[in-house]
Amino acid sequence: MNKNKTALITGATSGIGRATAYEFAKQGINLILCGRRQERLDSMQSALSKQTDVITLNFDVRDKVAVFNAIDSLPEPFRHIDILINNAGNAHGFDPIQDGNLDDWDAMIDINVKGLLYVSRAVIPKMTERQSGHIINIGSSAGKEVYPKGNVYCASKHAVIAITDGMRIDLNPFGIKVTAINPGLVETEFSKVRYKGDAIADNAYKGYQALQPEDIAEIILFAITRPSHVNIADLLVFPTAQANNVTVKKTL
Ligand code: NDP
Ligand code: 8X3
Repeated sequence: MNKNKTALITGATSGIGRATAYEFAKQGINLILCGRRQERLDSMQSALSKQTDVITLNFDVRDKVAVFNAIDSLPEPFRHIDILINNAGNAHGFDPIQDGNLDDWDAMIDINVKGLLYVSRAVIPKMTERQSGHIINIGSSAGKEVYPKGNVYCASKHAVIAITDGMRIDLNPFGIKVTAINPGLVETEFSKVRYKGDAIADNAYKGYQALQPEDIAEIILFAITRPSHVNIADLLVFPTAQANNVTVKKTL
């Protein structure tokens, strides 16, 4: 069903994006793996090329020229992108608004919001031309509910959900599916990035069973394998131990 389809995954070098690449490779989906860490892209390419066709693109989603150049540089077999996974993103910092670090704010708005827009703008015209495609934006439970010290990260993910809704409306005439998948706590490098290597990151996933990146990858696969008349518009997924952004039952 998915053989001969091509997916572009941003943030493929780690966590949810990486797990999605492995899941898609099992299905024979051709892969365009994006990220900034070339060594990781190379090692994934050599591992996954045994299962499917893989190409890598190294760019920073904040750099709009680099985004357009990279996507324009794709060779013919990869130019027809069926599935776009807008996943690249992170939280940077965990401060009350009055102490917020301006560089952290820039990073979150530039990567999570503007980067997602640049990549989408580069990919969507070919989807509208063909009147087909599926865009999956990785939002967050932080896009549904603001929590203490979450301020700008939560704002960036609220924006991702608003952009997803806007895409679904504007792309409706073209038959393009648009989906937001909004996870709660997933055990990835996310906390290392957010807390900048601080010891607090080591405890982020302790005392309860957090979601694993593979759990989200399986949900993404489910979303892209629905029949053509079915679109999962917006999905919120927590670990069982988590009830909302501030309620986590720790038992382990
Ligand atoms: P990771 O830190 O494990 O992965 C983040 C990925 O984003 C990396 O592959 C990284 O690649 C890429 N990335 C970051 N900045 C840039 C940039 N400027 N340009 C290009 N790529 C970039 O985190 P997750 O897998 O957890 O995060 C993936 C998505 O899931 C994010 O959008 C995050 O907000 C969201 N999310 C995460 C949750 C969690 O609890 N972990 C929960 C809800 C949502 P590289 O450094 O190689 O460029
Ligand atoms: C990541 C989940 O709770 O750290 O989006 O915001 S949380």
